[in-house]
Amino acid sequence: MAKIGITCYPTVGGSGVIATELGKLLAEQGHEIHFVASQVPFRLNRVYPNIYYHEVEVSNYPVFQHPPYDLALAAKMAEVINREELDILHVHYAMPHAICAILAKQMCKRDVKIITTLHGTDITVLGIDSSLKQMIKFGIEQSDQVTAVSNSLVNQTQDMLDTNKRIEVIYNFVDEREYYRKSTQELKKDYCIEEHEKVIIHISNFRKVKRVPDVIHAFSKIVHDVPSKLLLVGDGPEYSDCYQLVQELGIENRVLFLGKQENVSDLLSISDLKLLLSEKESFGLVLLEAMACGVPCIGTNIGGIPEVIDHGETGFIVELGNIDQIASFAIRILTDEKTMTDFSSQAREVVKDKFASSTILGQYEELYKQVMSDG
Ligand code: GMT
Repeated sequence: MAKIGITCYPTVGGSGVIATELGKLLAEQGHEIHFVASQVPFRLNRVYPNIYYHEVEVSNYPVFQHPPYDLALAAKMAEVINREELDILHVHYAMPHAICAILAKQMCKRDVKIITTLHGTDITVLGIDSSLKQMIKFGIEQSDQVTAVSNSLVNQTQDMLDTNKRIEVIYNFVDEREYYRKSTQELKKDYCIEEHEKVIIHISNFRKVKRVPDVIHAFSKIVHDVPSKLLLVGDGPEYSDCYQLVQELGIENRVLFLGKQENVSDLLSISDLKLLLSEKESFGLVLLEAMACGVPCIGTNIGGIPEVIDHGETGFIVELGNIDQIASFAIRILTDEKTMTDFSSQAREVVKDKFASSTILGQYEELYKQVMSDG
């Protein structure tokens, strides 16, 4: 059994979820898990034996123009590595977490192994900034092992940073005990959705890259042919523009803005179709959550999305911004009973086969074993 430190952005979507769920599964296997973060990760919502939380306190002394999160994190990591005698520090995001881990290791002079998992945004957004590029490259190359959540992200990282560092693909996963199709038909009534109406869902942090207006435009075509409602779940910078667009298109009585929601699996369980039409997406964890609940998905031919959706099997892959194509595939799924039931059961099968939490957990444990035996 290993003593593993985990650092993630505790409030950031998919990466925070994966880091926390992985920590929980590892703890269930008997590993000792130490979260080092600035807040309790939001999925760590009860007491778990074998899991410890070490808070990074960022002091804001008047001499600092900006509170030094990175240095406070490195100092806390070093303290925890020494005191808890960690074997491994597994950080999510190269920037700044891998850099902090390297600094912490140098400070404490213990041979802790550093594993960095790339989730996308640090490469596809930060990697474009040339002043940060060299630092991200340094963080990746100095890590003992690096993983990424899709083949697409591996290729993009190696190209963008011009590095030959080996990066292993370990896909994301969902906790099958939480994500399965539940009988929540009452919920449909609660939201005043008629029984015969189909439910289309989009979940994101409403950043520009998520292209939520494309979801709304596609829906305004779909609703023309199929009696349906659109659930928009999440919140973020584009939220009010989306609200305005819905008014302009005159579909306000068909779109439900639900904001941030905790029990997303309940909402997925009343949904018939999931749309993720992003222009950047290294994986699309929300797709996997939908598939686990038997919801067919339509996603763009971008990043890791085609590694999650099997075109014509569990949903459809569409070209970015092609509203007509999105609407026509959606109408096919929503109106053809056989396509719907086939895609729904195939989606659940793919989650069990390709993305099973036990398989992914095993891949991380194997990596930990390897890195610890590397001397
Ligand atoms: O998508 C976001 O804006 C959040 C971001 C994150 O850091 O949580 O998501 C990234 O990591 C997720 C977990 O691996 C992936 O499912 C998302 O595709 C990825 N987002 C992007 O690549 C834009």
